[in-house]
Amino acid sequence: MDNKNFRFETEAIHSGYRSGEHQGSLVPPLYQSSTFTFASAEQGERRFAGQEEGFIYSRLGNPTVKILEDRMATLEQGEAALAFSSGMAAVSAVLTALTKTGDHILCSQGVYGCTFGILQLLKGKYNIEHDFSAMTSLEMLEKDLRPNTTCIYIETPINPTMKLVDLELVAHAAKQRGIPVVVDNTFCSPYLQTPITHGCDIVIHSATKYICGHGDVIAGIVVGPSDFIRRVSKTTQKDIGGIISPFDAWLLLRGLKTLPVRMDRHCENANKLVEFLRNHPKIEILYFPGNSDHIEDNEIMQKQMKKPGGLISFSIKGTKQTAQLFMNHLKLIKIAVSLGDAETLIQHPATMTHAVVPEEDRRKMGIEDTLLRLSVGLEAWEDIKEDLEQALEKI
Ligand code: LCS
Repeated sequence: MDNKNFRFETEAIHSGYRSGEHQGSLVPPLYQSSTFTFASAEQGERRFAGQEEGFIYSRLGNPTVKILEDRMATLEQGEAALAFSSGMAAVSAVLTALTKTGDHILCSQGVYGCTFGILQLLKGKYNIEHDFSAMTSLEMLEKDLRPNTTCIYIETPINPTMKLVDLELVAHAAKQRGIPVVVDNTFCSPYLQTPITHGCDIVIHSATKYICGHGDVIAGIVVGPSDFIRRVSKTTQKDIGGIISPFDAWLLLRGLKTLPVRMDRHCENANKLVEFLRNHPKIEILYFPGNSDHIEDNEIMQKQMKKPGGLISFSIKGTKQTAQLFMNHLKLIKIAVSLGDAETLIQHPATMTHAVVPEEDRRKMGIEDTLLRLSVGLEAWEDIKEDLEQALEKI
């Protein structure tokens, strides 16, 4: 059974875990231990020297965390994975591993606000530069890549504008120059998109979102080639120290079991709500990968995503105040950042997730003051629709 590759739904429940190695426990045990005892001083020496496999100290590895890492590597179809204390710990560990002073990072046309923050920090403190690119053609990529570019960093769909980046196109341009492509796959989860199968190298998740699915953990994941993962584990993870707690890893293993079922429902609800929102007279523009108004994105979606996902962004006709008024009238839908939870959440990117991005940069990314982002939950879609409907009537 161990060597057979099962389908995604099965791997999400079983991969990385063998109950026979854990007293037959059906559910992976929680190794809530900071350190591991050695049978002898010599064994401790061998483990530190890397001459013997085994756990040492939970910042360097933990059995519960390892099950999560192995499962995520399988689901993303990568060689190996590492779990972190947050999505941002994962992002910063990867970016600092791939760059040094004088290097350049080429980014998708938008990134999550705090990712923008770490890019600014790297630039100000270490002279690691970055640019944003629409990455819509090989010619554009050729023009925007520099001789000192050591990393391409993509979100697709982009938070919160939902624009898509063609992964195969970017991977093709990067391969010619040997530049690693990093994809933040938070908005899709591996159920909807596996960037490594499209030629990209490294995948990042804010596991806080769909991977967890229950709004009770902050965590991050990195998946990539074994040699890269080993390097990060021995440097920017071990020494900076943003590791996940065993309990949070245990909760993520529980959440992963239902990932396919949850994603199907998120997507089904979102599709129905898009139909309602698309023609609403108080909505200016709707941003959703399956929205046929965006023909190019639609093609990319068909190529690399199983379904359009559970996030919808839209701008309200009027001003920032109109958008805020609309939010305040919602009753079932909660005003909160984060996404991928059972509860439907709405947030105002310009003043919340992307408030740290200066106004000019925000506009370049396409984040207007009237833009709202809806993370469609698992409730009955009719109840979500009725809540949106009554709040739209009031503005
Ligand atoms: N990458 C993406 C695409 C994100 O959306 C987030 C957080 C992160 C990385 C960072 O992950 P964290 O450290 O929070 O686990 N995005 C959030 C959002 O859109 N609303 O609240 C947080």
